[in-house]
Amino acid sequence: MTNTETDALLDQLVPLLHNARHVVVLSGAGISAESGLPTFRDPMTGLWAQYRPEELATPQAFRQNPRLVWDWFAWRRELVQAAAPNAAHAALVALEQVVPQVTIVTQNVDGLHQRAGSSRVIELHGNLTRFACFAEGTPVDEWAPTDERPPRCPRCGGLVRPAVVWFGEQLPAQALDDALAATKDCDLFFSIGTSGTVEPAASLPYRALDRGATVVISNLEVANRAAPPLYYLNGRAGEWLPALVQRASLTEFQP
Ligand code: BV8
Repeated sequence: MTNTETDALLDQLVPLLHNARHVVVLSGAGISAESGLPTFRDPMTGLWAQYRPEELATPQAFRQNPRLVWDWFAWRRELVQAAAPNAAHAALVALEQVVPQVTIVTQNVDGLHQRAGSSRVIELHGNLTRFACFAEGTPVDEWAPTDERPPRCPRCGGLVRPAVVWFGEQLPAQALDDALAATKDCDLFFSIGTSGTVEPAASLPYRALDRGATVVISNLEVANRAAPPLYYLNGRAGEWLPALVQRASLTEFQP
């Protein structure tokens, strides 16, 4: 459970939830860590131990060694398919009963927020269970059975790739527009389970702050601190988030 320091912080956040009209949650790999999915900061294991994600998640890496990148994503896809949403994902679904509008802006490509049942999820970096043609950039839903890795686009014969945004690639314009609009409109913004190292997602909490929202930044690195309108909460999302949403659900709104 959460320690007293975290408890005190949660007590300060409950009324903020009660007063919120629109909550935006920016999530990163940390929110899926308790589903057993490795984060980018975790050292890679096995075959992948010799690589850094930044080296593999690029179009250059795919051009240079398409089979290696394809196999890395196939390994991650298996982990995702074997994983289940955790208590943090479920708490964000329950939050929809406490706050009129909840928008999840996720950097994750695992689809766990959707599987948990969140109503509005914006995938800034795509989804590794979807595919596209590397040559055309268009979606590829199926291809003829083959032992080739990666398979070939049925339309043009180009290489099939995971439909994720690699480093050096533009984010999907609609997703970024929607994320920016939600960030501008929200009155309470949570950044959960992200090291805040990747742009342009990393700037969203500060854009919310600039627009007058209250911002809560939580991961395992920050030190607990309440400096309204900015709060830092150190803790596992699967622990503090259900505790927060439960407190907000059990206590009546105090106008
Ligand atoms: C772009 C999909 C225009 C693929 C990903 C400015 C300066 C320098 C470089 C740039 C810049 N602006 C843009 C760039 C380039 C680059 C970038 O930001 N580079 C970084 C490394 C500096 N950005 C881009 O290329 C973006 N495109 O900007 O287009 C452009 C183009 C070219 C040049 C300039 C501009 C595209 C970025 C998208 C990359 N794709 N994912 C895939 O998944 O393989 S990013 C990928 O890494 C993730 O999606 C995620 O976004 C990021 C990892 O970050 P986190 O999610 O935060 O995960 P991390 O492991 O780092 O941290 C985990 C956190 O969880 C930790 O804090 C930990 O404490 C915490 N945690 C752990 N357990 C728990 C927990 N928290 C709570 N509970 C727990 N249990």
